[in-house]
Amino acid sequence: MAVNHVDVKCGGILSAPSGNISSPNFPGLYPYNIDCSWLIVVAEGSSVLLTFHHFELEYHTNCAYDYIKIYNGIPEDDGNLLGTFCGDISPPQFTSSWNVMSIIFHSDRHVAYRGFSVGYRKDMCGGVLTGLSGIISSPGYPQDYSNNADCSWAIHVSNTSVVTLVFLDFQLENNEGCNFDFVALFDGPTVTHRHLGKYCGAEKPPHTVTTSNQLLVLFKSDFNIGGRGFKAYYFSGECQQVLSAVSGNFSSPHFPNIYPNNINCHWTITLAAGYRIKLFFPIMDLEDRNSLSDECDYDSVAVYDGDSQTDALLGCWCGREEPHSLLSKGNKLLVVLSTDRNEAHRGFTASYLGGKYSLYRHLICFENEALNIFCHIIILKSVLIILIVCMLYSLKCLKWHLRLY
Ligand SMILES: [Ca+2]
Ligand SMILES: [Ca+2]
Ligand SMILES: [Ca+2]
Repeated sequence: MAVNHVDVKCGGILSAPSGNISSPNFPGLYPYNIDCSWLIVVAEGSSVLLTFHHFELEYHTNCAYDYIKIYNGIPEDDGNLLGTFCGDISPPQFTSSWNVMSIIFHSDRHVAYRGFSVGYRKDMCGGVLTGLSGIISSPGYPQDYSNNADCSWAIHVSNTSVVTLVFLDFQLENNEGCNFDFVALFDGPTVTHRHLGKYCGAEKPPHTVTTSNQLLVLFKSDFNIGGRGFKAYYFSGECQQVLSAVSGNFSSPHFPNIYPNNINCHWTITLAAGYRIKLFFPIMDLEDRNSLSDECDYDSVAVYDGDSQTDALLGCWCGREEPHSLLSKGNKLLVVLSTDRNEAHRGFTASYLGGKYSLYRHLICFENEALNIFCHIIILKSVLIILIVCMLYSLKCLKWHLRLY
């Protein structure tokens, strides 16, 4: 028998550095027909870590009856949604990518269970990261990190993907063996997994790619001598692709559903030397330009004529702008999608074709079969026309000569 309150007070704003949230009436059955919303706001510069202690909701394949939704920010924005959960499988630990996180709880008019209980705490460093991409940095970065720091980040992406970690800045106390201050990487969720590297000093660690869908990053400092620390980007495979086929398609993460907020995704097209790349965007639907600056300040797709963001910018688009097709100067193109903390749209789809200069310098023949056939027909046709004209001309000459005699 479920409790049936008509006016249940639930939800609220929590700003203490740690606390607990549970469904109304927990551990008794939750009421029917309720909607609760909790907003957790901790000190700027830190993040929120959620850990579920109990989870028991009515089950539905799509969680259409009773559910909780967890957001990396405010709940009004679907781009912040980290997940929707129901049934009795507890959500994993989550860390927000900034200092705001929210939980909403909904129950319908039939069937109730005991609900949930979840703890949160403010994290100065470390956490469990599940976004498609994100930034991790030493505590207080770019100011010097504290002594005796002990941070660990568990990065967990979708099952079919891998994690790439790219260091943007790195400066730690240096010593041989890196026993004082160090960053250590593991190919899995714990230190018992394969060791990918241990780094200190001022040299940036190389790009690291896991073999599984999890990466563990540890940062430790000893009792004295610090440094600026480090800043690194991580990407899940859906958000970091290297394309080397002669033609292909790609799209923003989750397309045709809305893309996540707060991501920075890279697609690099690298073809063999001698190729050039033609790129099209059949669909583009991002947040609009900033009406004050008239720039793509919020969400944007940028294309660079090479493999890095220091190469020439071919263009930057947002809203529903339709870029013309683009042609690279060389055999590489980089496409970067950046989104801000709110308002997400469907995203984009892109197609590309690699082409090589043929003997006819003005014609680029593509290795895409249909286009290649078309291309060669044009060449063949022009050769045939020239032959026929020559033949007709020679026949005419021959006739003329015969008439003379
Ligand atoms: Ca229910
Ligand atoms: Ca130290
Ligand atoms: Ca946005």
